[in-house]
Amino acid sequence: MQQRRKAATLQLVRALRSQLATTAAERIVPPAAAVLPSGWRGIASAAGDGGPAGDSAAGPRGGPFLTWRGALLLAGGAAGAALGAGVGNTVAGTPPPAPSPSSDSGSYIVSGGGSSAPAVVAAAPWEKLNGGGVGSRQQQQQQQQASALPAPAGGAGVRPQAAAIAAAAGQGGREQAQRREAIGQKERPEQQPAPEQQAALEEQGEAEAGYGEEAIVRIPGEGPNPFTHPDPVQERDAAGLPLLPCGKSQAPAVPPPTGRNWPAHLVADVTTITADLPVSPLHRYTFWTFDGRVPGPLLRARVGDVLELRHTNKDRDGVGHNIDFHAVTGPGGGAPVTYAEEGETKIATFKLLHPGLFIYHCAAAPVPTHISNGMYGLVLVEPEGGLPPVDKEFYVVQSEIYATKSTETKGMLEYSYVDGLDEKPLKVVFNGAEGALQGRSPLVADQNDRVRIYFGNAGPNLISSFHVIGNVFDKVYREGDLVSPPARSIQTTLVPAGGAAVVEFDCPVPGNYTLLDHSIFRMEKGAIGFLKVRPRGGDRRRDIYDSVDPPLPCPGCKLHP
Ligand SMILES: [Cu+2]
Repeated sequence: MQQRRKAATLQLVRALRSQLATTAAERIVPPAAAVLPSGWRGIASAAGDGGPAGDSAAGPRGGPFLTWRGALLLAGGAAGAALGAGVGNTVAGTPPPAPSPSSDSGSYIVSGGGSSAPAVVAAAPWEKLNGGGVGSRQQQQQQQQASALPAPAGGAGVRPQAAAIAAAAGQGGREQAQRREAIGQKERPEQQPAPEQQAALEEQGEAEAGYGEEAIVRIPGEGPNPFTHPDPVQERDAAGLPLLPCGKSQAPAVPPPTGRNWPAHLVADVTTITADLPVSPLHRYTFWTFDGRVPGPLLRARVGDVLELRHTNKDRDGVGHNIDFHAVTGPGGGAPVTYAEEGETKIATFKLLHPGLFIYHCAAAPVPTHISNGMYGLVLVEPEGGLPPVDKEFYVVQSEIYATKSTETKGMLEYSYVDGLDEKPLKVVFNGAEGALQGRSPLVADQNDRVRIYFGNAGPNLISSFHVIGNVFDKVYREGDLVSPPARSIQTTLVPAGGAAVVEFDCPVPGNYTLLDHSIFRMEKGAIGFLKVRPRGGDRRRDIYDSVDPPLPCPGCKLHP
């Protein structure tokens, strides 16, 4: 049924695209992109490849034609407005000039390198692209105006900065798009839709065929594709599902993608144990933990998998614990069937019906105390087809510490139930401690990496306003929703207590970036961490970020060290 719907949609889309291509070809002069400066052609190319975000969802690739989507982007402000460029005469190898006050800001006019006739590349509003038409009286006037303008010769009428931005932004976007496309081509399994099909479906808003079809398969080796064919000699459970260890990691690491499009029976051992751990540079705290760390491990599975949870309680104080998985369908999220007293092991199995990023936490009474003491983590349930490939993935959980200084042991903090009731935390932290993502242990990425953060909020009380200073979330899978199309270009995203979000962004400019809860006083309580983007290739991208004087941190600054 689903296949038939996809096929019908494809047929409709192809017809529409064919019509669009014809219409666009009449209005967009074919060689136009070929005579654009390389940077601008890059923008067009990136747009055809799914936009500057570098989605590998694609339109036509590699051809000399400027796609209508690329044309729109080129003219529609993402390039023009951001780059401070407007209408004018452009020759190959040079960026477009600054806006002409007398001209229509909706069009870019590009003169053919060796041709005397300028070509209208695109008009900003859709109506112009669709109906304004090349050869209209207005555009003929524009062409004449453009022809009359002096050649920009590296800067006549062009702000050098804007010119550099235009060139480099396009090239950078193209490089990233090509890199991701290369990865996608290398790793895309045979049964996945072709890029053209994928693009067509996504353009039609065919959500079910959109996100998730771009599979990640990173399992190397020869023989049958493990993505599509489980090992025939693999040990199986009673239902015939292959038995595999569940992907598991300690923060801020993330397990590798499952690399499967078939369900498996995953086994995860989790041990509850008490541990005295640093909670700030000055204090330690007696945490109740899963596997000895705060947060507990990130478990990675795939929708349709069966998760076999083996919970062993080794709490030295004899406190009973369990696990409530928000990913689990059934009473208590599994808490009643995973409850273990000291020395016990409880085993339960859960079929993961829903993809997404989910919190788990101990739900033994009193629940707020168990969560406050560090008993939480995340489960990532990949959608069918996996997640789009990125360069770096990180695991971060925010939480609050309700505590007072110990009167008995110097340097220790003691839990305060009253402060929890009053919702007055002493600390608000990432990954269990103030400073966990600072000093010698920041998150580390490399220039031009695409970064994905699996961000959870264990609470137990506060809502997080998660933000990264110096970047914009290109994609936000709000509240851990991996089914719906992600939100785009988000500055700050709300993450409720007991919730999660997945954010993605690119890192073209090297330097230090700050993760924080933008309820900004909480930075003084520890809700701050750093992402260090190491330079790569020597280009510091001054076209994007530049200054006359060298950067100086403000005195006492905690945000921009
Ligand atoms: Cu517990």
